[in-house]
Amino acid sequence: MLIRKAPDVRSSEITPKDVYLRRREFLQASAAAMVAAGFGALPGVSEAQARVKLKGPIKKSSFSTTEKVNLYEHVTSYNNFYEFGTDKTDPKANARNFKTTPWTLEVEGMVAKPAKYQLEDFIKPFALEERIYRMRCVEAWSMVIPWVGIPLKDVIDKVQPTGSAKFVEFITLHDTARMPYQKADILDWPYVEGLRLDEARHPLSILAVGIYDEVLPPQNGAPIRLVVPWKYGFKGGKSIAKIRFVDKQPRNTWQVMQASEYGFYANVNPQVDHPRWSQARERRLPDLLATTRTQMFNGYADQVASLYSGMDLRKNY
Ligand SMILES: Nc1nc2c(c(=O)[nH]1)N[C@H]1C(S)=C(S)[C@@H](COP(=O)(O)O)O[C@H]1N2
Ligand SMILES: [Mo]
Repeated sequence: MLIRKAPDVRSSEITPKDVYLRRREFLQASAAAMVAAGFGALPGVSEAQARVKLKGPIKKSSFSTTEKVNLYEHVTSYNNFYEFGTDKTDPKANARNFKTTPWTLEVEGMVAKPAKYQLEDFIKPFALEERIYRMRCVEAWSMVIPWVGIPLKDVIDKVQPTGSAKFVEFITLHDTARMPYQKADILDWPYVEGLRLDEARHPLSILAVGIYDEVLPPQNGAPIRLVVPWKYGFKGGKSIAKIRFVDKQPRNTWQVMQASEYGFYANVNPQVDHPRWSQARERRLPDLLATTRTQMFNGYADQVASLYSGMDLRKNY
């Protein structure tokens, strides 16, 4: 049986200390314990992943940036997806056999039409759009990604939240058999993200099902994930199994882990530093240095700043 070697634990300035320590404990587990926990069954990394064209038509969107798009290789080999490991290269290796069909998407909470949808039925009524967005991780790297998805607003209009709904939660699949690192105490599983309802209804917010006109690869959040381009990457919950409408501001996973460093709003803001590093610049992959100046709301200020008028964005980080 192939025993997957624990990745090197690099000392890191960017991982919150408690997460880092727990991750170390986890990685120090013996190889035997890893195999017992099911990690030994992970396949080798060398086999190529199948790439599948999306069934069209895919409409081009006027919301797309004209900046240079990243290579498929960058977008699919350098990921954050802790359900499949904590190093950037882990998700591609560990998620490659992640099964996404059938996939149930549950819509619940304060909504006129709660339902358990099969993903194909859920997606069918909507027109697919290509949205080329700048994406900015809180860890100060960035990419330009050609997403394919559906406007979140159209979904919300279809399921009809009630008048009391003020926020929407996006809840990742919780299945330790399919998401191996959910067996480890790394994050408070399942991963949860949330938006205010008006943010969710903003025309830039989408649910993505593809990249480069192809089916979303597992490491990028297959089969469906949230994309909110004016916010730090952690807002974009992957592999969503539940969408819940609520009246109170949800506690998103990274805020639960380290509230002083990760807020609910997570709007890209070069003027508000992360407690442990500056947010003024970013490293546009594959650059090695952070030479690109980070823009307010990741460059989407003209479209989204009005959502936050009158709010103190230093307090609401
Ligand atoms: N379920 C889940 N969603 C997640 C994460 C995660 O660990 N688990 N990481 C987030 C972070 S920190 C980032 S930067 C983006 C990365 O998305 P990408 O790999 O498609 O670039 O996914 C976000 N969504
Ligand atoms: Mo991130």
